[in-house]
Amino acid sequence: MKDLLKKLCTLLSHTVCCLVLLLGSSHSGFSQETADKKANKATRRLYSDLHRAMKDSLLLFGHQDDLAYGIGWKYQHGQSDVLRSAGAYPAVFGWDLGHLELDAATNLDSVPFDRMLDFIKHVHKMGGINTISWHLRNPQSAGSSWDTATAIRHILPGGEKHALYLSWLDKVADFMLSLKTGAFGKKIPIIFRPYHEHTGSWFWWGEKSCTAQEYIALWKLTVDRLKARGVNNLLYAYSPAEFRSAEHYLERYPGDDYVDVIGFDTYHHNPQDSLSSVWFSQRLSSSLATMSQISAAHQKVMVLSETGCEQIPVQNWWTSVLWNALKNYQAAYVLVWRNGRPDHYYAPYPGHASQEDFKNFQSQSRVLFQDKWKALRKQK
Ligand code: BMA
Repeated sequence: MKDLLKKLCTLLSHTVCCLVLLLGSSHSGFSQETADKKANKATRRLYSDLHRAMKDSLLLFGHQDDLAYGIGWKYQHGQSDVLRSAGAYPAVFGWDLGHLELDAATNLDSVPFDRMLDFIKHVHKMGGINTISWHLRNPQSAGSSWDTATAIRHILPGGEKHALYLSWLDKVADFMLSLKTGAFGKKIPIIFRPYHEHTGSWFWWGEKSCTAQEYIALWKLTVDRLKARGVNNLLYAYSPAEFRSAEHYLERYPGDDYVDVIGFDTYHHNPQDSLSSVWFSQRLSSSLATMSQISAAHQKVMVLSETGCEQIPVQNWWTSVLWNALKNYQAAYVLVWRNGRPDHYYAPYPGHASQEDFKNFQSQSRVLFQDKWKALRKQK
């Protein structure tokens, strides 16, 4: 009897152990709890999709403002330079809320907010992923994001611009809450990426304009306020610019409870210098290697949140520079910046010299544009 009881106890504790393991882990071995414990179902699904992409070594391709404008066109329904040059839409679409805080009708790059809303809904219907950054004005000086005048200490609690900042956050909350879809008005999940490139010194939230404590306090205030306003459709993405080490990367990290996705922004500069391609690809590799360690240690989805080579003058840039580095790592997506002007674009358009190589990149079995991503999600 005693033996039987003992056996039963062992069996029970084993079952409990297995259950705990099953519940606590995912197919990727990562805990998949979102930073917002009240995140809605679609947001939790997006998080698990991103984990899944990472685990399966899939790389989603993304482009900023893809549906809004491109080289030689603006606001033409269904148009996209990525679609025109590769035959498929990106899987990830980036948008920016800069100037929403001013109650402006258009963002800092002239995208009307009402159109942005429609684009975001359209992307969601296509099974794509939306990510939003925010190049907001300097609340202290009223200058642009690039006005590095001290601001953060003035907008934290007790500061003279605290109330103003909260009113700006309320506008962001209203926007996020308005992103609804379907008959039941379910909120569309968004990867929100505020205060990016903070290891640089070009924005007012940059490394030289505030202390680590101030940056972290700003991040927490922002997330807490949005959550308090009932926004439960956001994954939060932390994305510095270049960094020297894991310690540097994590210096202003607000904590695992405040971040879902970790990324970084890095650009290929001076492409006319033939050595720059090798140099950039190597630097990208070494940053991705550090990121992989951080991703494993903090159990966060890792991405290349912004990159590109302006005008892409290197014909085989997509495979020999970008993919050459990314293929060795498990980043869930890479997003290239906007096709803003004939001298400022990061994705090819039809007839561009890098178009063939872009298609080669697209045809890699691990690289997914919207068509393949949608088909894959349907299977699950
Ligand atoms: C920069 C440039 C600017 C733009 C800003 C915010 O990289 O593209 O023209 O205003 O991003 O999107």
